Amino acid sequence: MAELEGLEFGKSDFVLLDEVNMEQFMENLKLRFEKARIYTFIGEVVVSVNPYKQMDIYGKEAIDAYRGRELYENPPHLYAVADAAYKAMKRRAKDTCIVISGESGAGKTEASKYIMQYIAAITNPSQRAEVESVKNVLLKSNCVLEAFGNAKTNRNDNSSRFGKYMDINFNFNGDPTGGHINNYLLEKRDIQTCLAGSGKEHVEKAIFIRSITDSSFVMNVSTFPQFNFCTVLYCVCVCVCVCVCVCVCVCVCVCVCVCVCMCVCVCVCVCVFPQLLRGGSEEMLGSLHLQNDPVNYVYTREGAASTTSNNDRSNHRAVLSALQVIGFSEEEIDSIYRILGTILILGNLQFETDSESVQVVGLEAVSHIAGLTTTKPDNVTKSLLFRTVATGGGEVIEKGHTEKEACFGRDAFAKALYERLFCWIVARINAVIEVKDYNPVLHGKNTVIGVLDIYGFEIFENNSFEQFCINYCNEKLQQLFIELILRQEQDEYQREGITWQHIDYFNNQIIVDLVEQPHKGIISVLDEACLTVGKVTDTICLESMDAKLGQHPHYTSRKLTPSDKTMEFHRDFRIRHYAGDVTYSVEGFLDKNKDPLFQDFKRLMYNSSNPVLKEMWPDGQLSITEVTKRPLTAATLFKNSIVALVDKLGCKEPYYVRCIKPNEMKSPVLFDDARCQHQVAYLGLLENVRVRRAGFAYRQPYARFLQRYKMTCEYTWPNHLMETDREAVEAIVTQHGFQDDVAYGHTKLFVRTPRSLFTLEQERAALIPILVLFLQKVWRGAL
Ligand code: AOV
Ligand code: MG
Repeated sequence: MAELEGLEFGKSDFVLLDEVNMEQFMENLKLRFEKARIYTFIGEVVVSVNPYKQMDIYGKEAIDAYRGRELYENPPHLYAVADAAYKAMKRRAKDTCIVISGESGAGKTEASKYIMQYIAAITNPSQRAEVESVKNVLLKSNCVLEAFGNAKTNRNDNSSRFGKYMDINFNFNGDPTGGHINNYLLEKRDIQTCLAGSGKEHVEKAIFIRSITDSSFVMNVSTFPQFNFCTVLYCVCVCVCVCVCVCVCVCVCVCVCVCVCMCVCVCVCVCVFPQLLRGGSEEMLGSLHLQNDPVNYVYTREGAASTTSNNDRSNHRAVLSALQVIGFSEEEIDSIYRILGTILILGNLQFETDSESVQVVGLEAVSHIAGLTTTKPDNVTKSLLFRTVATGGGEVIEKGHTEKEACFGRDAFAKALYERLFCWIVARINAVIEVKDYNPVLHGKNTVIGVLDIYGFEIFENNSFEQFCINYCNEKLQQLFIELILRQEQDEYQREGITWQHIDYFNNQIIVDLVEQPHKGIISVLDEACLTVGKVTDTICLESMDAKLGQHPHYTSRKLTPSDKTMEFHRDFRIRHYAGDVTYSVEGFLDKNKDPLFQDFKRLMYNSSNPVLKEMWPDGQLSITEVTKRPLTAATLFKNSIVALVDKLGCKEPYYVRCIKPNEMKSPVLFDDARCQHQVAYLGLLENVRVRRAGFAYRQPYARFLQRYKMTCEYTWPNHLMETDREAVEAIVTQHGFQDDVAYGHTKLFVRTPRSLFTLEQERAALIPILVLFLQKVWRGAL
């Protein structure tokens, strides 16, 4: 908590504020942002404000300054928290995790990359080749996962459309030995209707792009003007300010340009497609039967308009090289790009109804798809036009699609191809980095640091199933934060008999329950509707939610409060989340929650002669009668994975980075007070400061404290003669003169400021070499 930067930069730890209130908190946060001090502590938590510009604070010098130092010895930084997690893991053999949270575009992914780089830089000082190779793969995996899992959105140019939790394993030396990535990909099941005909086709395809990229806000026609209006207004305001200082005419032009840019950047496309189309060599594109411009493909056309082509070539090369470094074979890399090619060609495929049967328009595309997937063209055509169904009597028949069903099947197939490819890539990276041949007896305890970078809280004009899942995930993480930082802290003081004034905070468990409670929660209602035989529509499902949840204080539906004109009568429901109210359109919820992929496509892929494809589709070997009738729904699968994640995090020692987005304009100079204050409020940062201020930075059971520091006190070294460990600890504390800085619990010593412990650590570190020398002499018989 040292004031290392001078007061002109504000308080480096919010705990040092004169008074803990929102006004002072915001004043300090803003001052530090303006002075390019983007990090501030709350004890061990780092609050980070996205600078939206490159900062010269991550180089080798900074790494050296933070390496092995205590948190409070340096100004606040991600490196300080990374080092604290690393030290706890190394010194105390504790599994730790760093949870990075904040809304979309707040800087979570950038933070996670700096943390990974720091850990890579401070480990393996002896440069052992096998450790270097593990580190290299861990770092390179980022490049690949970003290309396949990130997309440009209107909130973030490089938005993570998947959640990533990476465990890094360490040996007793503290060097990385491997790792494991868990990806939290949303089940993306968007398209149920594909309307033939040019006019509506455009809208449907735009929706599909959003589904394939996991980005749920390609604006549909109805919301577009509203968005434009807000954005234009914002742009105009910013531009007008600039105009005052410079030339009015020039600025009007700039203003118009900015507005135009903002209007088009609502469309999205996952990074790897434009990278391939704009950056792939002619030879590569030729072999994939692709043309070199994203506008040629229905799935990338919308997104292509909003992405620039400057870096596509170099990014494409970087991804290829990363795949090679990680250890993907040439055949595997070839298969990855063949699948991407298949998806793009599938997207352009059209159907027509010829007398009474449906046909594929243009058989060349079918033969390209067959070539790329190493399947037979006839089988591809058949899967696109027919589905196998089991009748009630157990008979298996083939049923021809309508044109609409064929479009639906095609898009569901393309999405599934992409999802499975992504999951396969993650599994393949995991196979490379997983710890092999680890023998705990030989190598000591294998410890772990987990780094979590997941999609942030999202509120768009149009919020759908994806936002519902993302925001539920953020509720769960907030709950973990409350659980660990706020509640457990207070519970422990109470348990240990430490005098303590309770601090109130909003516990969002009530919202978590609203979503996930068995039999009553939203997910349960959704699942029930999905599993009901017969025609259950989104509206019927909404009615059922209204009936079950209408009384819940965090749930509202327009039907229940008809006066609320901001919601649609039949289609919307609203959740009052910890981070704000979000209105969800229930349209498409049921379809997205079910698995819409026909078994015929799975079988087609399983029967491919390409072993990579076959591996991705093991369920293709099931016959239609074996396919389970009641698979887990998307929402339940997602819930299960998030519950498992929270359990995993819960048993590690957590470190937090709380990211704040300073403005919506991606500007390095704009600090939007209202927006920032809103984030500070919902992240519970003020409560965090209060708990921290009133509390104790460190605590340790008496026996452990004694064991570590007994050498620093004449009454306890080598053994104490007191009745209890607690008395011995008191002797150490008194000898070092920080008795006013501690409290004695029933089983633990609580230390208020880290400085006291730091003195002890320093003394211990100075004594160890003397002790070692002494013991060596004893062994040699010199004494
Ligand atoms: P996110 O991970 O929190 O959003 P990112 O980490 O992708 O947000 O950050 C968004 C953008 O902000 C980056 O592309 C950078 O341009 C800029 N940025 C963030 N942190 C820094 C930093 N420390 N230094 C410089 N620029 C930064 V999302 O993935 O959308 O929830 O799903
Ligand atoms: Mg991200």
